[in-house]
Amino acid sequence: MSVTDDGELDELLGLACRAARRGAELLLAHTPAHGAIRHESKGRRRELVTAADRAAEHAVVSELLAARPDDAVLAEEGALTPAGAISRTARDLWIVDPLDGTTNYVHGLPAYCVAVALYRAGEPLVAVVHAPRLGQVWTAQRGRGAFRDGVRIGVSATRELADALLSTGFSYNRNEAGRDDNVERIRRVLPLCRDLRRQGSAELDLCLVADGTVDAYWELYLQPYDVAAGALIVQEAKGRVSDLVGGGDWLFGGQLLASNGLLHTELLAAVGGAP
Ligand code: LIP
Repeated sequence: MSVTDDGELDELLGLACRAARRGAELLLAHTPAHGAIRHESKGRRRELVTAADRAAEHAVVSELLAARPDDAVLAEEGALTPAGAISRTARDLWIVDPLDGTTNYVHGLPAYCVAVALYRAGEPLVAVVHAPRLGQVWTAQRGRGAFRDGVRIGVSATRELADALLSTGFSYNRNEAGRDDNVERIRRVLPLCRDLRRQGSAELDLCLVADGTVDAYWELYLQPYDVAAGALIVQEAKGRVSDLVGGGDWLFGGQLLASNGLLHTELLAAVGGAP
């Protein structure tokens, strides 16, 4: 992976942070003082989308392409990009979730964020997760560590699953025929761990693993934009990210386990296995 120098990483992260901030400001601006946020279903009843999603995505993608018009963009709501068809191995591919934690956002819960990551020839280079209601920003650059609000972070030192706080989530299509609803995996691990949380935002779940708040997170049927930024933040915080069979197909494969590394093998046995 050809990165010219730290200066390029700083320039790329600065752009990602500016773009994420624009999206975060729009999400806050679209939040009514009282009452629920107007929304519609994307197709599956549970899968919600809001005008804020679309406005935030347009703002983020516009900022990125104004600075780097030849880059490719993969964004949740399908923002138009001059790069046209999304290439999974484009030299520089921006992966954007303009609102991760949509259901939380619609219901007025604070656990939502804007996530922006740059991948170069398939490898993560820079990442930012901006959570405006929480007032927290997680960042990472390949080979230069992970940070929360500018302070270096690291995964937990929890060695025993019985002492571990875990998190997971449930896909919108969990009751469709042939889908794994994650319940059997929860049934297996819940007696073994300290406790389990459901944040409602994969990117925030990953950031909480990276800063040591949560010891591990897993989920099925995720989209690349749900994990692209948080995965680099976990890796740079010295954590481990894999798919649910311990391999590397976590970005486009849909299944992911992120941990402090110490618990990974035991968790692959407890919650792993392809759906
Ligand atoms: C969400 C994920 C979350 C998952 C939800 C949903 P969205 O993404 O971040 O982990 O459990 O079902 O997919 O839809 O809020 O961008």
